[in-house]
Amino acid sequence: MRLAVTLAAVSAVAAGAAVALASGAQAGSTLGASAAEKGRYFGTAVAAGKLSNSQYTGILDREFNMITPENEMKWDATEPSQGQFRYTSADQIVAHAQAHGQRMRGHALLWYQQEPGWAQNMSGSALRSAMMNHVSTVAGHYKGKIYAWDVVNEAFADGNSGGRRDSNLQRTGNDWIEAAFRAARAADPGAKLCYNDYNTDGINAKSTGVYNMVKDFRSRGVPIDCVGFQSHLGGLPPSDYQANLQRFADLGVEVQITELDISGSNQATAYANVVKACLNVSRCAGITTWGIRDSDSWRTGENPLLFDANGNKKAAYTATLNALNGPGSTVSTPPVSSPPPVSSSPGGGTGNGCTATVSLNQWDGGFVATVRVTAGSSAINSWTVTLPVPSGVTVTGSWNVTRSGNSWTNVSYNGHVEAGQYTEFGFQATGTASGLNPACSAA
Ligand code: G2I
Repeated sequence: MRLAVTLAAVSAVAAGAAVALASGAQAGSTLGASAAEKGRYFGTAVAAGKLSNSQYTGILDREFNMITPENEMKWDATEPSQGQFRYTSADQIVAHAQAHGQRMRGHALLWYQQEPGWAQNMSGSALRSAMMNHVSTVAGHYKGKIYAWDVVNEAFADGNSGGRRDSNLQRTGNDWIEAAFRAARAADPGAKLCYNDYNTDGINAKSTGVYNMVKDFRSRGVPIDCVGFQSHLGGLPPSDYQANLQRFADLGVEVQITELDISGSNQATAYANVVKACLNVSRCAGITTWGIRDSDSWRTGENPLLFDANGNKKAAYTATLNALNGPGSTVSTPPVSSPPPVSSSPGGGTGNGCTATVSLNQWDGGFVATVRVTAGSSAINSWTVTLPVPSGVTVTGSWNVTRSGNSWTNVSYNGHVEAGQYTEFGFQATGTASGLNPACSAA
């Protein structure tokens, strides 16, 4: 019986390979596809005003499968007057991402910079309640559409203190960060919630301050799922870059490289080293560069990105792609164990050449399902998971997959899975998940 299944899978693989070659789909030929093969994403910061530029969107949609709005989700952009919310530019970016199968990182709910003028003039309990209203309203507006939110950005001081940065936000009380995370979780239970900062890329006083906060949050059940390392670098990453990522990962949170750009003559090597460090840390979920072309960078004149001003691939691009295609952990990031409300109810189904299992993050009224597709003893080139949606359940969004009724099929960059390796897709839904029984078939 087992032999028959294996033989059927092998012949199906051969047919699938011919299709892949005929369509010209090349595994590992773009940043996004190569990262996906390692269970990671590769993203970029996007400016809404550039979405009408076809050179810009051409590169964006070819290479990147995660998008962070560079400025459009910041406080000054989304709540220019108190209580009046404006989402036009940010919604444009989200619509672009949804139309092109890209996921979103939200950036940033609370940051001492880019506060609207009205908030800069506030303090104390009035400011605290304005902050929480902002977090709840913006995270609520984007509920179900954000992979991960930078809930709080750059709250720690530079230098050797290891403590918080002074700001009007901080002066509302030291618990403002955990209050923000709790408000964000309540508003969008399906989003991963991150703390994001710079100069935390190696082991130093500032990163240790953040580390101690995350450890404290995890021990007390404050809902934090991920830490963002901006990685605005001026050459090679610090020698303890990977060790720093690993110590955070060991706290049970996902780590993400969130704003990568690198100046200097050893740029290509530096990019490759960052990629290798991420691939060596199984909970490193992905990498985002802070812009596409050098001309898009906030670091004017430093040319710190992967494409030149004409949209050509630089040596740093090739080094990045090669590193993504090189050795490194090929497993997806293990599920992050979050504080409640989280539950997991694995179900599974083995089929022709692959196995599918589901894990759930259920809350009152909705859930996120993560479906893992694991190849059998042969590599597969495409897969379909048959997964009927229970009655009363409405799917509100999905990622890394194309859905047609009960059939969930791979997209271009995640059809190929090596023998014994896996890829994941997911969806968010309203209702209660029960009796989700996936069946997998592959070619
Ligand atoms: O400063 C670099 C990054 C550090 N970490 C947080 C990121 O959010 C930050 O990004 C930069 C953007 O790349 C800039 O584009 O944040 C700056 C401040 O929000 C952004 O600059 C702003 C200018 O200050 C505004 O004057 C301008 O209107 O960009 C705006 C849009 O071009």
